[in-house]
This record gives sequence, structure tokens and C-alpha cells, in this order.
Amino acid sequence: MTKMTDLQTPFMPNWCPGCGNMPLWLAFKNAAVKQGWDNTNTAVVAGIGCHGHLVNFTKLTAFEGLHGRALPAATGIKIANNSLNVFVFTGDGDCFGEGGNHFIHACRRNHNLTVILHDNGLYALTTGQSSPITPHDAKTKSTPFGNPDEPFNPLVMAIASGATFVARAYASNMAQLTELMIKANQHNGFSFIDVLQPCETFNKQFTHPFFQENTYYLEESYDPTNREIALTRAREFDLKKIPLGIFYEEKKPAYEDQLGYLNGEILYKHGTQKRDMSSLFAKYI
Ligand SMILES: Cc1ncc(C[n+]2csc(CCOP(=O)(O)OP(=O)(O)O)c2C)c(N)n1
Repeated sequence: MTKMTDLQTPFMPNWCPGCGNMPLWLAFKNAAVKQGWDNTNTAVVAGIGCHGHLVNFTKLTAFEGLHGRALPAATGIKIANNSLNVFVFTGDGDCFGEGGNHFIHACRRNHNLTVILHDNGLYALTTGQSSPITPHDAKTKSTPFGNPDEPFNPLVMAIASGATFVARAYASNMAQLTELMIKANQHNGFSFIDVLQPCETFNKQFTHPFFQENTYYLEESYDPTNREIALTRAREFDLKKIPLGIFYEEKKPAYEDQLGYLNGEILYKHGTQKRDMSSLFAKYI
């Protein structure tokens, strides 16, 4: 059983007032308490950015590496110990800018990871430059005359690249986000939640009122098993009517299930054969 106090560290969040990281973090901790995630069974990996501070405020086994490189670190952790729940907390800059290449391949390989995108539509920690998710024409610190780039659609990227659980949420709908995080974690394979969140300080477009007015949940009758329909619904992001919910779900073996040499064992416990390498080294040294 995990208690809220078990997840506490000596550090208090230093996010700006109103930051969407706060409800996202609380939703995650609520999920951890419900599911019994603790530092013996769960690892969290974060990218670099305001979102990455989450690992300092959450007492779970954690790793924060280089900007954009959360996914390769998480992939290594999961392959080494397939019994762990592995969560990746990443920003829209971290995931699709610096880490874009890692994202498409982690989706393609269907690694059994739960990836949570803190989607505030810009680079927050470095004070508000455009990211690959910033809408076309948006004025940011690095695009004062309007963004000339076209943005990626995170859900379309995930579905097209091979992710097998793809969802969108709004950070302040905490109860729904908690349930979604639990479902995403229970999914066997690459699960991705695009969490829309405001950056009150630098993003004057994506505010709390904006998300409250312009988001709605996919219909109860929506069938997430059809990839073509999922792609069509994912493209519905027209800033006036943004659907939330589970867009796509596919049952398929995860990468880690297919490592035949492990015979179902955990890699770090797998018997290591000691080999004498001295004659090989002697050839080169
Ligand atoms: C390789 C590299 N490039 C750039 C930076 C500078 N940098 C640090 S955080 C950051 C922006 C992070 O934005 P995002 O991933 O969207 O996270 P947020 O701060 O919005 O949570 C950048 C560009 C860096 N640390 N490393």
C-alpha cells in the first residue's frame, strides 16, 4: 500500500502559480496511491524542462538525464527490469524537438512504457520559445511576428509511429487524468497521454479558461480500436473543439515480451556467464 506521505520528498514544487504541472503531478500521485506504485516497483524518468522537476518532488526511483533523452533512458530501465512500472514525463519541446527521433522509434518498437506529455505548447523553462507543438502563427518569445512553422500533432505522431495506447487529457480534469494514467499503465505496450496544460507565465493562448471552453470528451460509443478513425479524430484539433479521451488502443506484444533470450526472466537477474576475454583484448591492446 502506498500512502501520499510515502511519495513526499524534502522539496516543495516551485512551479509558477496556476501551472498545469501541478494538477498533473497530483493526478499522478493519486494514481500511485490507488495502485500501490512505490519506489520498489516503479521508476520515473523525466526530460529537461519545468516538467522535469516532477521527479524532485516525487519519492520514486527516478532518473533525469539529458534534454530529449528521457525515452532511451526509460527504454534501458524497462529492458533491464521488465517487472517495473516505468513512467516517462516529458515536455512538448523535450519529446518532439530534442527527443523527436527517440519518440518515433520507441512508439514503433512498442516498448512497455507509460509516456506522459506535459503539453504547454512551448519551451517553458527557457522562458517561452516556440516548440514543435506551438501553433502556426502563434507569437512567442522566439517568434515575435508569428510562428512560421506548422506544428506536429502529438496524437497523430504517436498513432502513425506505432504506439498502441494513445490518449489526450486536460491537466485540471484530475479525476479523469488519474484513471487514464492507471489505464495507460495497465496497457501492455507503448502508452502515450498528451496532457494539455497551461503555462500561465508564457503561454497567453492556452489558458485554463481556454481548455475549459474548448475541450470535450469523445462519445461513449467511440471505438478506439480503429486506427483510421483514431487518426481522423486525432486531427480534429482545431482549437475550438478539442476532443479528450482514449483515441487508440491495440493489443499487441510489447517489445520486452519478445526478448527470446530472456525466457521470461528479468534481465538484471539473468545468469551471467563469465567469459575469459583476455585473448580477444590481447589482439587489440
Ligand atoms: C540539448 C539541449 N538543448 C537545449 C537545452 C536548453 N533547454 C533546457 S529546458 C529547455 C526547454 C524545455 O521545454 P519543454 O521540453 O517543452 O519543457 P517545459 O519547460 O515546457 O516543461 C531547453 C531548450 C538543453 N538543456 N539541452
